[in-house]
Amino acid sequence: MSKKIVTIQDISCYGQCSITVALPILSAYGIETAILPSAILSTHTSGFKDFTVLDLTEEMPKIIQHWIKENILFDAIYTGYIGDVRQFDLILECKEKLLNGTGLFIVDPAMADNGKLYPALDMKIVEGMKKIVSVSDYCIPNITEACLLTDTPYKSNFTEKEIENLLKKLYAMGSKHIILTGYQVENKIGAIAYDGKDKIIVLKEKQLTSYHGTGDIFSSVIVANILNHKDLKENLNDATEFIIQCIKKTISDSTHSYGVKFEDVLYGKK
Ligand code: PXL
Repeated sequence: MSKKIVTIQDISCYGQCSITVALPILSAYGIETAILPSAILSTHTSGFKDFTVLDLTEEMPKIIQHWIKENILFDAIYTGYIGDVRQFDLILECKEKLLNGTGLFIVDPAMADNGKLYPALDMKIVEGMKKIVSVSDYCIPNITEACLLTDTPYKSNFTEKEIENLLKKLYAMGSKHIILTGYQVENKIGAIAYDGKDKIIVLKEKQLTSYHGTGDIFSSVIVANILNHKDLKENLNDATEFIIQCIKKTISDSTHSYGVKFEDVLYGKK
């Protein structure tokens, strides 16, 4: 039987991130995907000025209550960018009431990159993310987010030992599996998975250009593969390779800097 997930994040109407990438990717991997939008924005908030925001905090409880009344249950909840602190308690209510007995609670604490919080967010969001990360089955932070979650000062180059400490601190917060992205060693970049015991590391050639939205694409592939019971090492490999292919597709188009052209990669076109 196919799996059913709900993803809770914003709709950035233009810009290839959050729900506009999670929904097509999860669907293409065969997963029935419901959405609980946290806000509607004209674009994402990095690199566009004067974006519009419609906060949906008032609407979310009505959607949740309707689903509870309809006895709708999910195999997983997958959260991403959250723009309003009031939504963290709603997310915990979803975890309590909308997951089936074996359902997974997966958190991408999408709130920062390159040492900085995203423009529209503040430290209250970090505190809210800590709350949901601490009860997650999987948590998928980049290095900046891992630093914010663990009150570790950010720097661009961490030693292997320091990365290990970061993973241990995240695990000590309560998440059962950490998948840390943006791990760099010399000219390679990739991800590390840690479950309190074992570490799985996947590193690939670092691409020269980075793009917005790749974190959301990476997490969506990881989540899809988790639900499809793919081996974790293969999963990290798949998701990392997926991003490399997306960047390669996008690099020759100088007008396309707001996200990556993931569509051809998703549908296996060369
Ligand atoms: O890609 C993460 C993301 C999601 N949603 C919104 C964003 C960002 C990053 O800036 O602004 C609205």
